[in-house]
Amino acid sequence: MEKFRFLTSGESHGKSLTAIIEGVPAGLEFDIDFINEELQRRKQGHGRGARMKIESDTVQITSGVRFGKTLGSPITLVIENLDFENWQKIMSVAPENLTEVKSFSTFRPGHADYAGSVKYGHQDLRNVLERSSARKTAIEVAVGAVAKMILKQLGITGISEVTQVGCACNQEEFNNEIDITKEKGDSIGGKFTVIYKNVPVGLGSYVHWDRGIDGRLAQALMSIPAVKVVEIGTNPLGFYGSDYHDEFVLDDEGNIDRPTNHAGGIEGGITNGQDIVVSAVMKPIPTMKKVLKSVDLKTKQESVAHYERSDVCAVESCAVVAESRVAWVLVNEILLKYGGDTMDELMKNFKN
Ligand code: EPS
Repeated sequence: MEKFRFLTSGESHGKSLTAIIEGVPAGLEFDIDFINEELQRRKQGHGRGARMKIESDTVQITSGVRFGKTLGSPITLVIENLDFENWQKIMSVAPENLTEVKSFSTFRPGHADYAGSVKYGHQDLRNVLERSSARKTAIEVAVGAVAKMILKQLGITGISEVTQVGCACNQEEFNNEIDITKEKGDSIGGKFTVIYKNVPVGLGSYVHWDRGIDGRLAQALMSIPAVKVVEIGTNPLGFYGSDYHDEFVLDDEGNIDRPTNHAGGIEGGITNGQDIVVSAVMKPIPTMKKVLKSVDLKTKQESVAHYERSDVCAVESCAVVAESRVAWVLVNEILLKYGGDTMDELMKNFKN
């Protein structure tokens, strides 16, 4: 059951990235500048590759918005890949006899190359790389920015923070850790936390396996390229139940209060009114200068993994991507619970 639904398309070095969102209520004040600010946040971070200097990552809206407000019709968002200018022939839609240019056949361990080539029958691993690349997260962040616009109207706000890069847990050491990694020709991952405030009680459900909001958040975060671990709230490993579970007390005005939030704002697959706290671990990016053993798909000989321009570390960007994904999960649940064809209707239902 999806109320905020969308499809995205686009290859990393293709002409553009596109998304069509359906389900945004009519009358939402549409802030293109905000989408572009979010796109700039995704580009940033120490350790990002040269591609980020090429791309402007600005969005064009080609449907669903008129005179600054949503119409209730599908919204189309487009981000032009400026690097496409250098790839026009390589990414040609029409048949071209250029298959050797930028093609490669040695699998990068940790990337989609091997499994993707077997699944889709590609001999040129470029055909796998182009869509499996994290480049597509740009348009996903644009979709997330639209979700955030709806949340903002309801007073719900999200932030993220990188908490670990490699072995460094202290923010002052992050850049140094990344610089050392770069010198070695290696790559490095890390951990981040996303927090959403003012989320109402009652999003998601325990009544069926696919309705738990924790499961939906886990799917949304786990499917970010390179994410291998998702935690909701405090990792419970090693805790006694009496230390882990968030006790109920009454505050001075007699309202129910929870002095702790180890559950990360979700109990029984339902939001409980506390902050939503979700963390994820990103593995080191698989494309790196440091040589990894591999096999050549064409020669069937042992070889070394393909290398091309990449990021040394993208944990900061990944956190922004995760913020967006949490936003679209929350908006979907809000539209399911409160409904509304217009923003006025949604806000009235939400208040009630
Ligand atoms: C990315 C764009 C890509 C990569 C990166 C993410 O651009 P290019 O391949 O032209 O350098 O920099 O993707 C990966 C590292 C990956 O392994 O998928 C972006 O826009 O975020």
